[in-house]
Amino acid sequence: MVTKVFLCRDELDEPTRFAYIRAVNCLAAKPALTDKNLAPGAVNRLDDFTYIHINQTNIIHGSGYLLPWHRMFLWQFEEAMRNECGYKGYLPYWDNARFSEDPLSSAVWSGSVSGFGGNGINLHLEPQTVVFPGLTKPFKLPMPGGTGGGCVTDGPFTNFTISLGPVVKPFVDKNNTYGYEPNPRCLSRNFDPASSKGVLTWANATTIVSSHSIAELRGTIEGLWHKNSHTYIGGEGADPFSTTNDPAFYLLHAQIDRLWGIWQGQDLKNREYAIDGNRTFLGIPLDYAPDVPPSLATIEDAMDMGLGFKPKTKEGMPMTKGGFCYIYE
Ligand SMILES: [Cu+2]
Repeated sequence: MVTKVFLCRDELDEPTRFAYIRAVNCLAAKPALTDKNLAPGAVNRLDDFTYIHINQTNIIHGSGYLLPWHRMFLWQFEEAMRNECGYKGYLPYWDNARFSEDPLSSAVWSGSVSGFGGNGINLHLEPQTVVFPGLTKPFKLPMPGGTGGGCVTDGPFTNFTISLGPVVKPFVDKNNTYGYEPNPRCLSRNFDPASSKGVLTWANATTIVSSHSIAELRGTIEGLWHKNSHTYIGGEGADPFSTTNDPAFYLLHAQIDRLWGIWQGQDLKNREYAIDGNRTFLGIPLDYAPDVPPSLATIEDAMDMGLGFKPKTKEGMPMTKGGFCYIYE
């Protein structure tokens, strides 16, 4: 089997960058496969990914499944790009550490036909606090005011229409709790430099990959990196549920997957299948899935990847077994 090498997005050649964007737009033009009764707002193949991400958010974040679920999810996304849209490359990662002090110097946010476009229009938003639906104990998440908040106005996603979400709001929206209803709107971003500067740095990346245990790694990766890389992008990308509406999501998560991979590779024997964490977000019981006990996750637990695919957690852990065969540059 050929080993795939996942490259840094800023190192891709121009034709590959363009091919990536074209494949994303191709998935956006293909009809959703998700049952309309589950998500009436799911329009296209990208929405299939957003639907299951929303549906699983309270299970796959702040839990033992964070890393394996997202590894499997990235792989499925890459497979869809390659098998359904003729993309020949692999999923690149955004090396945010290289740009922590000046994220806009990364070509990722270029407004050219091969970039992801930049910030949303500045709506001068105030910081706010939003709540997660579905938890039996309220969890409040502060959102910075940011430097944008409105529609992205340059690059290939300028006229991009998203439909599912948003989900987190200052209150639980009883009419559309999980954002499954159709809600066509533009792609918004709200860059928050304070979430990147001095935060998404080499030093913190080094702290993460130097973690001594999976428990420590989970804490550093979530606390130093995962949340802040989402909050940096802001807007749609900062909604923990419908964040996948921003195509940049996949670049951010490939970097998180890479950090995990680097950590695993230092002691594969003990780290490849190491797991830590509960079965729900911070171990809080869910109000809609009493059958998911908020006890400790195991590698034998099934993960719900959507469209009927329910692999065991351990299938999403090695980088070089069971269909996976990749390394990061
Ligand atoms: Cu996620």
